[in-house]
Amino acid sequence: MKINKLFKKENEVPGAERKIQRRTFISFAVFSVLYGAGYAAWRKLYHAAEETEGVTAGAKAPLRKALNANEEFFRKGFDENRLAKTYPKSMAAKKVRQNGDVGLDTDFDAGDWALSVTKSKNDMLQISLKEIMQLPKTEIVYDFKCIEGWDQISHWGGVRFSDFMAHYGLNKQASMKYVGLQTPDEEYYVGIDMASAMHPQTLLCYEMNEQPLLPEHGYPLRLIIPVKYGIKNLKRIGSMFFSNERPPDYWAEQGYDYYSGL
Ligand SMILES: Nc1nc2c(c(=O)[nH]1)N[C@H]1C(S)=C(S)[C@@H](COP(=O)(O)O)O[C@H]1N2
Ligand SMILES: [Mo]
Repeated sequence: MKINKLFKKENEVPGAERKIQRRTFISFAVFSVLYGAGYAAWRKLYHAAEETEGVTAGAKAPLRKALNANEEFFRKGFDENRLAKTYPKSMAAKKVRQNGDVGLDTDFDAGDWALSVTKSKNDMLQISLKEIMQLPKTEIVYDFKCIEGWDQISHWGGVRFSDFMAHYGLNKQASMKYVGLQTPDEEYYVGIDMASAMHPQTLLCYEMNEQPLLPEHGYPLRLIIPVKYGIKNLKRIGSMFFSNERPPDYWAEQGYDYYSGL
């Protein structure tokens, strides 16, 4: 009893100091819990799966949720009958802006060129420009938009992607989720969701202002896809293939939105 009393006395802390001690303890506990939660969240993100392996700049899937939700939203709202606004030919720029020359090496020999289409693993089509030009021609004058912030009304001509697919009997391929296109040297490449590729205004284009495409605009054949930003409008198509996975995409690999819809 006596000892106990003594002990208590010695350990007795004045009221204010005890309060400080308690607060210190609470602060420390709160800090520890928050720190632990932060660390756990970081670890989870660090170990999270990559968004489409190798396709989207190694970004972790949870960080792409907002973009993917946007994509979902826009895909649901995608209406193949909703057309990009078109303009009279007279409004088309005579001096068309040129932007981006990845995959447009100058020592390219257009004489050798043919479009390669991989129907399946061992089934390839080689299609000449002449054959493509024999298909029904569609023209469009619309406002081309680059993600960098400029736009320009321009005039293009070529074959509708959907007409091309129908002509070559690529129905099975058209039922796949994506088409991948690349330049002959494979330096520039894009992946396009099939609904956008099959949109009635999407063209495999060989003319600008009623003249053959200039080299810097993608001669002999380029993609014109008004439902997408400029980055998806691949110039100088060398080959294409079909896939249910997202094909590699040059700008998506740098962190840009894969869908890039308008
Ligand atoms: N092969 C290839 N295609 C490309 C690019 C590129 O760098 N290389 N740039 C893209 C971008 S960002 C834009 S805005 C358009 C520009 O097309 P234009 O030069 O005909 O105006 O091409 C797209 N297609
Ligand atoms: Mo662009």
